[in-house]
Amino acid sequence: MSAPLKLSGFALGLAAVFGAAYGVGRVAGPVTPAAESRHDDTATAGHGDTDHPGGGSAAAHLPGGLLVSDRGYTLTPVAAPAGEFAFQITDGDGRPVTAYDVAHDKQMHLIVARRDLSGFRHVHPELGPDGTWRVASPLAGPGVWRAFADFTPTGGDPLTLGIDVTVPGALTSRPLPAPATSTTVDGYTVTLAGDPQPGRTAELTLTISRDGAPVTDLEPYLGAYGHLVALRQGDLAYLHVHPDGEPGDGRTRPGPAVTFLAEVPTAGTYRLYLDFKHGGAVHTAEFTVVPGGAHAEDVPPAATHAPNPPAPTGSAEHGGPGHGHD
Ligand SMILES: [Cu+2]
Repeated sequence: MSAPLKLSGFALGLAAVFGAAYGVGRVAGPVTPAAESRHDDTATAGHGDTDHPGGGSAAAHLPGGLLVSDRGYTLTPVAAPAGEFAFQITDGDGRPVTAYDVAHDKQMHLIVARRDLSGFRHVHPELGPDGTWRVASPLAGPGVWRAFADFTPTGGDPLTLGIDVTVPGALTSRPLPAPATSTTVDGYTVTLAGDPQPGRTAELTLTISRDGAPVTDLEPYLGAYGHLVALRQGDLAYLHVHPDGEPGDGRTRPGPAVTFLAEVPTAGTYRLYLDFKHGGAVHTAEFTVVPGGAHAEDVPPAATHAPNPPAPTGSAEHGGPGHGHD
């Protein structure tokens, strides 16, 4: 596992950190001999042996979502009717995996975003008896999309595999919005506090209000008051963070603030997607952040923050109808 090596320095019980996605409680610690041997067991028969962390391959140090095949498991799209998205996870023998552990209420979390970081969606496919996962297609419109399957095969470690999926049609690339510490979604205002630094753990606090009033009755969503996904601009490395604390632990309040412990692996530009549930619906607030960089209010955004300056005619608005949740 790559994450434990990076995360062992702050393996707090409730620390939820970038990189180790689901099941962080199991993996946020030094790699144990037991974990290594279990790993051997699951990968022995596979063609994924070259990715074995013990072999010192680059995969051992990668964030999630960059590989379509890792540790013997492969993300394989399946032909599906119009309007549906279907895929399988195959094992080292090419057989579809049918047994998964539940993590955060679900056996499978499917996250999609266009390569330009727009159109983020987080959905939960249904597993058929043949090992095919199916969901109403979250790919909202033409473009090159990255699809992330975030899951734990029974007997294996948490894993996030990623694949590009092209939806034909006229592509309009959208410039990444400038860094900001406040955004609005569905009538909510969400502010971001914290200063992530590459290679260090930082607190990120997101505070939610509506019509000027703090929201203090957030609803649990997948076992938490908030879920945070970050995608790195350029390669869409996938980083999944969970809050510091959970509903019912006696110390975590249902808003207005949700705090995360986060570590970004490198400098660069990241897009953060906060899912929170209120009023019976899931909402997504998005932020562009530049770890270690100046704050948005300090510097003209386009000059310093954006590796790819917005096209002169581009709209600054991001996302739009593509956003949503199941
Ligand atoms: Cu999910």
